[in-house]
Amino acid sequence: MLNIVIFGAPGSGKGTQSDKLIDHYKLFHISTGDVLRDNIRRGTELGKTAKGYIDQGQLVPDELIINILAQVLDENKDKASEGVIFDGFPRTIPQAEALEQLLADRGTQIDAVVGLEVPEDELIKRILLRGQQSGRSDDNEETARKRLDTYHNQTSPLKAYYEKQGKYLAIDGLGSIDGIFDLIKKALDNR
Ligand code: B4P
Repeated sequence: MLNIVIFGAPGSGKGTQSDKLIDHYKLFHISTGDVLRDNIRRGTELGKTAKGYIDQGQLVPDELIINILAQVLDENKDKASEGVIFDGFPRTIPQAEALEQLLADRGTQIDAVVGLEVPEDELIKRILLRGQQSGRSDDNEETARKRLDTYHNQTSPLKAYYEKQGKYLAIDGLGSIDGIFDLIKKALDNR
């Protein structure tokens, strides 16, 4: 069993590399961003609440997102037997602590944290490019800059949190998608 967190700023390639990782290691993919966007599309109460935060470049409150994560984990026990890739979660220290507890309660733990490290100007470029293609309401320059501020203030401290646990694998996230995937595989296989 292999449980991985894929970590990085908005636009660092978490979703892109997750798609390759789930194929290669047969993992179950949980993207909190995808879960929220699906709720927005379906017009659920959760979706209505989440949209307000997402469009402002803010994080959805911890309590809400932790409950969603626990629910997704429990609903997909069978599919997650080889392990899980957590994409976009945790994004705060309380979320990381909750994840540890949720996994401990289920007799497992996080094995590695893949940190995609990408310079800020490249992040903005990628987000704006995706905005032109996907029409995601948070992929405009103003919201992207707010998302980066949110990342620096609330999410980036998790790097030190996982370094202290000896689980953080720093990956250069600049380059071709396949080249970055090779770096990730090497880091995971040689740990
Ligand atoms: P997410 O969906 O997680 O959005 P994101 O951080 O922008 O990451 P994403 O996975 O989409 O981007 P990626 O780096 O793959 O979250 C959206 C919002 O939901 C958050 O802002 C927040 O409000 C809320 N939310 C989600 N989780 C939450 C939580 N745990 N707690 C609270 N709130 C939460 O995309 C990179 C782009 O670059 C893609 O277009 C890709 O094509 C491109 N790309 C990838 N690799 C590349 C490469 N090597 N070279 C060039 N381009 C590349």
